[in-house]
Amino acid sequence: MFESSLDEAGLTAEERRIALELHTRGFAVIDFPDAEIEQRIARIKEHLGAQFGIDFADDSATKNTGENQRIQDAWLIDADVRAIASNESMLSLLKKLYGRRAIPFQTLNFPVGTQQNLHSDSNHFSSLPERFMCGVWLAFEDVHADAGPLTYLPGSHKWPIVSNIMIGRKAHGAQPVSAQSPFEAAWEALVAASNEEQEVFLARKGQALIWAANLLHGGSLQRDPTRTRWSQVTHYYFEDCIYYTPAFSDEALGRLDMRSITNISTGETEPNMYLGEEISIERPKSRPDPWAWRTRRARRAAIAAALPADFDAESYLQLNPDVAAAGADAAEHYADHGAREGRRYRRG
Ligand SMILES: O=C(O)CCC(=O)C(=O)O
Ligand SMILES: [Fe+2]
Repeated sequence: MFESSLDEAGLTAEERRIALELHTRGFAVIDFPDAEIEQRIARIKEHLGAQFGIDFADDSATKNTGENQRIQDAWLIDADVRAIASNESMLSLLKKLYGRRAIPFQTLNFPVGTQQNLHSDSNHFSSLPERFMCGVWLAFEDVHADAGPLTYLPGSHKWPIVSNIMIGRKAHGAQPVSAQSPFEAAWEALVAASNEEQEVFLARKGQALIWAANLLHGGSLQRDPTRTRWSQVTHYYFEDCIYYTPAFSDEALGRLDMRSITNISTGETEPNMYLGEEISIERPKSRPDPWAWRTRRARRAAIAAALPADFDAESYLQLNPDVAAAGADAAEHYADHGAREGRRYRRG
């Protein structure tokens, strides 16, 4: 029914191209629609760059230190990351493509290639109904072939979404491992059986790639460790769905590991919805939120990124007695409010 609904969707020629490519190949490349993108990229590199312990100034220094080379949800502390994730033109394009309001709910910022194994985001971020999810990957620089470009398998978005029941694994009672690794063997087998050729995205700075929920993608090998590959990924869901993580779910038993998502563009929680009805998250006490540690880690990293190198917590509380009186944590308060409000954090 795609062809007939395409004609009814009232798309411009460019939107039609994007819809067709997403439908047939599982991804579409666009110029990111933001007149200020150059300045935003420069500011984000400056702001987040300090966090990675990488010598960006030295061309011969290794940029791949192997650890902590991503910041999840930097939108919490960086207005430009948030602006990219909330870009109105993107939101309206996605709404046209999916027929539902788009909800940006997670950002990832990378200074280098991820070298992440091929995977489907449907296994990290599933929805009911399925496939109401997409990723938008934005290049912060021209990507060199040796920098570990984004890679993907065209057409794989049409494959079945690999679930626990398909691979003979029960979520309950299983070790809460990564959301991805239980499914990797099945994806490898599907790739081996398919005729599709893996492609890499040699992006120009400011280009973005939209991928459909189930498109297999990952980071290719970084052959040159001295190269950066700055990028931002924003993950989107769409309204009126249940949002859950398949690796920790047994769908057949109605046991869904539901997610509580925050809409980056509004700051509001978006409820899990079943056909217009709000569904509350019920988690067995025996198994608390398996992602809690990740949320905490991301929050710590986000706060660290927001702090100037010479931040001094004690001075901050002395210079801002209202913060001290409220019993707030100095670093958290500065990251969330103080920086924006131009509060002083150092004497002299
Ligand atoms: O940038 C990459 O290498 C892949 C990132 C990715 O898979 C994701 O954010 O979903
Ligand atoms: Fe992904």
